[in-house]
Amino acid sequence: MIGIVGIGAAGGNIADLAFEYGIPAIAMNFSERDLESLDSIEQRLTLIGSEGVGKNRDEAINLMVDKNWEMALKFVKENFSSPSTEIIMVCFSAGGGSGGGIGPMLSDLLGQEMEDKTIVAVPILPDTTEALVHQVNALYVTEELSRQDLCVLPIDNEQVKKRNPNAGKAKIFRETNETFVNLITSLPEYTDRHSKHGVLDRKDLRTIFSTKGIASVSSANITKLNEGQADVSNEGITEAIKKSWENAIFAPLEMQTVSKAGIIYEGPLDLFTVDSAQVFSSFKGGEPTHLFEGTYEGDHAKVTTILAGMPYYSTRLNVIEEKIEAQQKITEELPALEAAYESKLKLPKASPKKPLARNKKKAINSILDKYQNR
Ligand SMILES: Nc1nc2c(ncn2[C@@H]2O[C@H](COP(=O)(O)OP(=O)(O)OP(=O)(O)O)[C@@H](O)[C@H]2O)c(=O)[nH]1
Ligand SMILES: [Mg+2]
Repeated sequence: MIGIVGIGAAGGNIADLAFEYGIPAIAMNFSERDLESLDSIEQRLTLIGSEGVGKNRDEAINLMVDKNWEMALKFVKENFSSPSTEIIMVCFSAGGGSGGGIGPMLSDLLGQEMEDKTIVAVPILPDTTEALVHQVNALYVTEELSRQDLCVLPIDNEQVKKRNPNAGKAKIFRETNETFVNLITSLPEYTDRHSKHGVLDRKDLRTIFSTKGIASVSSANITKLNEGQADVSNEGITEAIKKSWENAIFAPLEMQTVSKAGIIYEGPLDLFTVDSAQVFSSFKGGEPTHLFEGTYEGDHAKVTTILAGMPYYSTRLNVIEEKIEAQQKITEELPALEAAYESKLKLPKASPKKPLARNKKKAINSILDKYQNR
């Protein structure tokens, strides 16, 4: 039901893991070497024009517009046109050149060209210690995504990092990627399961993920039941759900409004109920206008929540902006860096960019123009 398109190194890693877990997944990258390093994924597309764009988003965008967009679209259509794929998640690092350059544009093109699918963009935000170039790219990516009529599920590397401040990148990536893929695997499993007590079906899941704005998914294990320690009062369950939001791998929530949500309860029946008014009381706008609920019998009590239609992660972006501003200030105060070099020789000017070959579809042209003529 869900198909994953991975772009660049980070997107490719997630797609590769998803494929291992049995989710249909494909990967594309300028770097053939990165594609070769993936373990299991079968469908890999090498984009042409460069062996990697070294975090340079503009280069990725230009190469995509000039040489690759048609091939990339065809690749996705060939793999995901069948009706069994209903939701396409486009995963890419917001900080990378390839992922950050192509991700927003490809999501836009897919929304235009595969109207019968629900497109979800999954950008991966850099943790706050990463280099400035990643942070700047992430701001541009967020701007481009926010202008689209698109559901965005932003993974945030800072979330796992802040709980493991001394952990290396490999551990942070592994934990983040595994948590994401586990969640994405579990959702369609629920939609395919029967329950006498109400299910969250495929249509519900699609409706949630078709909502413009920010989305988040998280699971709360109501553990230690055998030890009699679980607090299954309404307050206890509400707390557990709110904790799962805070500890999610996705960008911190703004707690303003949430327009659509799903709550999936799995566990022994009649153990507790989820009081949705209480759960959503920490949002300024209160409960979502659309709430989809599923209840499934199982041994271990677990509540999974899917939230959608929330505002962009501006508190998180402020941290990035502050970091960039601080760096800009340092740069301004360094006089040596201001001295530009200009040759006394009359050097030949760079040749002007030739106009794009026109495509017959007007809508596609306008999307391509939008990214190239920013
Ligand atoms: N969660 C997660 N983040 C990753 C992973 N690999 C890289 N990143 C993050 O992605 C960013 C780097 O982007 P990459 O995906 O390596 O870049 P790219 O899209 O291949 O683009 P270029 O290499 O610049 O052409 C950094 O912010 C990393 O923290 C991964 O497997 N998982
Ligand atoms: Mg790369």
